[in-house]
Amino acid sequence: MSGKITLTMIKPDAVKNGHIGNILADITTAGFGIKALKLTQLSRRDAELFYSVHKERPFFGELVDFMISGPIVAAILEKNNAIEEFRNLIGATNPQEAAEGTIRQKYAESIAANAIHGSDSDENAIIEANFHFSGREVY
Ligand code: YYY
Ligand code: MG
Repeated sequence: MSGKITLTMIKPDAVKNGHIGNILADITTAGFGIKALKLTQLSRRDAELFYSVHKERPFFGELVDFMISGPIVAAILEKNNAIEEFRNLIGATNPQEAAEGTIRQKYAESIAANAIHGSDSDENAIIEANFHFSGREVY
């Protein structure tokens, strides 16, 4: 059964470029509810832990350096079939391959600085939500 939540991060490039408001507007216009939301900054250890599944990949060092280069906005989002619906809204990992109108197509700079994260499974959405938020931060 498909779950109702996903975890997103508006990444340092999109925060720096002033896109927080437009991206949150796209997310709510697409019918996602916000269950938790904060501006925060990852430590190197946080970023290494969050992306530990990618630790053997050649881009891991660059990914961690980028994710700690400035503040991010983390949020728990709610919608039926949240994982798939949100991946459709953000578009392909490489913004040059992201469909017209997707968040990455509109706001990303490059495959590394690609504006936004979306969980890839129901199981990871819960792990990632617990990574960023404590119980009383979640509505
Ligand atoms: O889930 P998604 O963010 O679309 O892509 P992942 O394959 O999970 O990779 C995580 C993150 O790593 C991606 O958003 C940008 C970065 N990355 C990269 O810099 N270069 C790649 N070739 C692949 C991914
Ligand atoms: Mg991923």
